[in-house]
Amino acid sequence: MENAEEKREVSEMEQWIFDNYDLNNNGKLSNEEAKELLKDIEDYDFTSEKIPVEEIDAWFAKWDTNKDGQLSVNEFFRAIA
Ligand SMILES: [Ca+2]
Ligand SMILES: [Ca+2]
Repeated sequence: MENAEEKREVSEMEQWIFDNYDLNNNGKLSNEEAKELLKDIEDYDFTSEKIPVEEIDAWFAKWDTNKDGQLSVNEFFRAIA
């Protein structure tokens, strides 16, 4: 098993995107912050269907590997990779 907090290289662009949605600047994405980001992705990608809130919650829980209720930058970019 890999370590839940295993680090991987995060590009400046990725960090910039992450920081943009880290609304309270605590270095983590809360469930609410992640929803804002996913909403913007949906608005941008007109072909995609709206994602039900329950699916976002399940997605969030799946990728919150250390179960602290927040997505770190590493957790987040593993999730959307
Ligand atoms: Ca935050
Ligand atoms: Ca986490």
